[in-house]
Amino acid sequence: IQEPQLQGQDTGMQCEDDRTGIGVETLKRAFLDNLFYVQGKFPALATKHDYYMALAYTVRDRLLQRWVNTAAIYTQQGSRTVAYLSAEFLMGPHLGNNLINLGIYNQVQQAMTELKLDLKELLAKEEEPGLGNGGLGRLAACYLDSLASLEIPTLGYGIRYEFGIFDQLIRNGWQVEKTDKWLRYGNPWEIARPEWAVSVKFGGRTEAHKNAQGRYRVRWIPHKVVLGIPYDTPILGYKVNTANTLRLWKAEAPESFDFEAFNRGNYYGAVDQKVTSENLTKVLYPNDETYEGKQLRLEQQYFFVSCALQDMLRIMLRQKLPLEQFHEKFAVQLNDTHPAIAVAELMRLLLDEHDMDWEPAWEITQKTFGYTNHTLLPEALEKWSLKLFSSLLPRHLEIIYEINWRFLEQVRHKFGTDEGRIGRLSLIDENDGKFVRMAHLACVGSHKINGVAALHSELLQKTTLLDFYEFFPEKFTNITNGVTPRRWIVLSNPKLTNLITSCIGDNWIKHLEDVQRIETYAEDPGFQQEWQQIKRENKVNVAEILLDRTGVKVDPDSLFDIQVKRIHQYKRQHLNILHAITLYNQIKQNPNLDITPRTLIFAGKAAPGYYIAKLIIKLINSVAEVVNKDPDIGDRLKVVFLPDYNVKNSQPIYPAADLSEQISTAGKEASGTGNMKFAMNGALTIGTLDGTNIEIRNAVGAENFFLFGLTTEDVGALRLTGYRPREYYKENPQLKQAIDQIASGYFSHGDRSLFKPLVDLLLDKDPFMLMADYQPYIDCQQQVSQTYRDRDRWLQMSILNTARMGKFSSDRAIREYCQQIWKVQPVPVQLAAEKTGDG
Ligand code: HBZ
Repeated sequence: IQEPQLQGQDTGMQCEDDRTGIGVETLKRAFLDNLFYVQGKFPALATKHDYYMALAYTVRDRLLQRWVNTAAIYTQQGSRTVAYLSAEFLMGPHLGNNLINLGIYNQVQQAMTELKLDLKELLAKEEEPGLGNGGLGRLAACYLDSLASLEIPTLGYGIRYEFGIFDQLIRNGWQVEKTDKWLRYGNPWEIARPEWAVSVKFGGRTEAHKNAQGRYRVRWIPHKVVLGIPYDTPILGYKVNTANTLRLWKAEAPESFDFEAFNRGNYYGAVDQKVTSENLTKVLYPNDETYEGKQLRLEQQYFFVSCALQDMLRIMLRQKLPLEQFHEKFAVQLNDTHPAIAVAELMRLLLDEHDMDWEPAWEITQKTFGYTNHTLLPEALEKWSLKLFSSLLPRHLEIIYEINWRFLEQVRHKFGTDEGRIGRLSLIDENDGKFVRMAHLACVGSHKINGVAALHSELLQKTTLLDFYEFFPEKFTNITNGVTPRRWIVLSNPKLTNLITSCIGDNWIKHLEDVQRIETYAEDPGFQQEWQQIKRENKVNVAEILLDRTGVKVDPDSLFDIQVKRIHQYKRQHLNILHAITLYNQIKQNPNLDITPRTLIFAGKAAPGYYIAKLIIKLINSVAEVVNKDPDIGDRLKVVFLPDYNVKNSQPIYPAADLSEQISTAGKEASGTGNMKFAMNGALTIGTLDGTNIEIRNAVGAENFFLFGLTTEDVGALRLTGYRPREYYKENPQLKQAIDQIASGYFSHGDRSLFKPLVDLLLDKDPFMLMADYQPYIDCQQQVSQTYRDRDRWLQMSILNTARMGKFSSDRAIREYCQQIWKVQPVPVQLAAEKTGDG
């Protein structure tokens, strides 16, 4: 261990504090100090993981200074605050992102190099918190980054799942799930705050009583109580001092021992309640876009929502704010319907626990909430059976009945007794059994309802939420999704970042519209050359990863054609694989065919219970096996499935893509956000007119986008006139050959039964219309191959894609939420040192 160096040399200050200084010498000293005093190691005994932890604590110290100051200023000023309620936050690794946002990436890299360590290796040691499934959870993470970067006071509220999204292994081509033990080696980014624990009730019954004024009130006598313990993680903005909080709740038993049971000699019974309470936050449900009516899931939703709202009430009381001002203090956003029970819970807290009357409580509630819808798929809409709901949340059901009764009275008032309409609007679905409709609760209880792309918002108003749109059109709006350029360009693609910054400065990182300024270089040969060189280096990097993880060797000079996202029928990974088979057959039929060499890369998890999605993974791997080892094919076509897609594994992927596959059936993908990450990194998109593809195409120019396929209207019309998928198969020899090969066992060692369910589904029902879109897709891919051969044209298109993606920064999206929905202003944070100038 070196002697502490008292003279800070790097920042010009007299002496840099070991916990806050950012000079290279200070960072080295602080790092070795943390290795010794936090990890209890000296270099000779330290593992890579010890070094990672020491660095994480070094960075955390620098965050804490900003975090504490931010909290102090928010408290002092009683700032209006956004509360983002989400069952998922897919944060990705924290270390790299914090280095970028602190602006100390280069210093830390140098400090590590001087200590003979490789920063990249240490970054790779971080276990990512996989507390989400996909787009929805990752959107929440991008939004927290932008909220902090825009200096908006924010609390993210969610669940601290002990096990996040499963790790995916591929065994014999099949997906195998492995428990994600992300907390195994500790989490240096969180701080537990047991002093702010809250109690959450479940089950039991309600009874009436009179309050001090002799008015009737309701008391809830629960069957069990669970403790919620908050764990806080700082969320630092980019080059600002704002550090907001992500507050995730863990469930614990109120008493770790049931002493009565213990004294009766029932040791196991004594720990039983502890075990069942803690089950609540054990595991993330791994389904995206399908709803499963499981009791534990409803318990999770209610648990974190109740914790969050009680926490907000505690903050109000501490700041001595009257509860009548709840909606002025907090703007609460519901990330889909998973937290929609918040509408009933806030009512319950105000009515039953704070003795408020219905009308003011309801006005506060409606002014508090906004609701973001993320899907039109009917199978994803949450509805809870009355039986389950009433046994778990008896008081909430009473409140929901009352909300519904009053709401339907208003509907009758506006539209008269139109029983059809009333049945469609009711919070209770009585069509086939009785259910509480969570989207309806969210709509009625919110002042704003938004979709996540222009098309999606339009379809919401025309279809899924049409009756609500007719009843309160003023509530509806669109906010097109965005992603953070800090993680998805600066951290993921440092080389491109440097090139852009060397041309136009670094203002674009905070204001992505500025990246437009590289347009002038789109046809500059020198710039194009550098652009191409960077893409190639990024592809070499991914080629190494593929070789390491799958054993497949790919040619970095081939066209990298990439589809990475959850595996879902509507996303149509199987359409992509039909193209792979078609290319394979073309080469086999004409071994000298001069085609543009391609590498098809897939990655993504399937929900463990989604049989067809798992079969699609098996099909991709089966086709890969045949294609990759066929000597006739050589380097002209490779198919690779990269296992265990997550935030960490995805970061090198976007920068290495030539072609981004966004091929969902029109009208099914609410927005998509991977499409944005690819285009920002200079990939061209092949896509349908779905979700944000439409807006990306408008932004980058139709001539810089490969469009194909049915439109939403076409899909609807075709469905109405009677869609016959088998006709396409019969009439198209290439398509027929591909399907027949799958059916005949060509890709499954002669096993004809393996893919039969998939083949039958495509030929008989084809719910996502692959057969209709097949030929247009193949033709469009042919155009892609042609264009790729015109190097200059391709590079120009690639540069223009990056240049014109400014709109898709999550900063723009968050500004729109702030103006249209939350009505909240930035609160800049100054550090004490900056204010006094005395260090
Ligand atoms: O939300 C996705 C949409 O499919 C995608 O189009 C959009 O870009 C993104 C952000 O708005 N939806 C999800 O990711 N949904 C889920 O992950 C999900 C998770 C649990 C559920 C239901 C859906 O119970």
